[in-house]
Amino acid sequence: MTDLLLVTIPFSHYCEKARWALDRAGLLYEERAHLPIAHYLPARLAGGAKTVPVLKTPDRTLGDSTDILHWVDARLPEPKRLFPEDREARAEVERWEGRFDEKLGPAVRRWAYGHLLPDVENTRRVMQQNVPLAEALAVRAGFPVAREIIRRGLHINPESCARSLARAREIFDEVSSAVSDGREFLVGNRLSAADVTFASLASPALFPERNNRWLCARDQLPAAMRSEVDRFRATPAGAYALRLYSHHR
Ligand SMILES: N[C@@H](CCC(=O)N[C@@H](CS)C(=O)NCC(=O)O)C(=O)O
Repeated sequence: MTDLLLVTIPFSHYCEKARWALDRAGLLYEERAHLPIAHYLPARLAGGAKTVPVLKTPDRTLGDSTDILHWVDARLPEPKRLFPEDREARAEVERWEGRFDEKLGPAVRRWAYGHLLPDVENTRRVMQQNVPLAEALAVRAGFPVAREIIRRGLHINPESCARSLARAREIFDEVSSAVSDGREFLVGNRLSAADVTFASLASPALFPERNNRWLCARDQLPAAMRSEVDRFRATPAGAYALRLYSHHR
C-alpha cells in the first residue's frame, strides 16, 4: 500500500525523470500510466494540470518533474539529495537542469516522434504497452488519428525535426565537453539532478537497456533512427548517460 500516486505517460522522458528520483529514494508509489490525451482527466483528478508527471502526495500535488525531485529530496538526508546544499554546486546543478528541461527534452521528443510515427507497428507496440486495456485497444483501432493529433500538437515535420536534432546535438556537445575529462558526474562527485535530468531526457536518443520496458529495444528501431541513436551513444555525453543508467538507475 502506498499513498503516493504518479500519473504518467509511460514512455515520456519527463516521467522517467520523476520515476528515477522516486525509485532511487526507495519511495513506494502507484503509477497510473495513460496515453497522451487520455492522461488529461487522471492528471486533473489528481490535482495537476495538462502535463505529466503529476505526483499526488498526502499533503499536496506536484505537476512538474523538477518539483517532484525537490519534494523527494526533502525526504532524504543531505548526502543523498539530488540538489546539493553547497550554494555554488546547487546553482550549477540548477543551471544544467533548467537547460535540459527547456531545450533537450522538447528537442529529443520531437526528433524521436519524427522517426517513430511513420513506423506504425513499432510505435503502436510502444503505445500499447503499460497502459489500460481500453486505451491500448483504442490506439490499435485509431492509430492514424492518434498519430495525426501528435504530429499537429508537436508541430512535427521534416524541417522542425532537423532543427530539433541540431538542438539536441548542441546540448550533447556541451555535455560532452563538460565530461570529456572522464568525470562520472556533471557537478561535483555525486549524483545530482543535473545527471538524472540529462540521462532521462536523453534516453529516447540513447535507448539504455534499463529503459526498454518503457520504450523498446534499440535493435527494433527503424534503421535511420538507429544510426542517429548510435551516433549519440558514441559521444562522450552519450557514454556518460549510459554509464549513469548502468550504475545509478
Ligand atoms: N516541465 C514539465 C514538462 C512535462 C511535459 O512536457 N510532459 C509531456 C510529456 S513528455 C506532457 O505531459 N505532454 C502532454 C500535453 O502537453 O498535452 C515537467 O518537467 O514536468
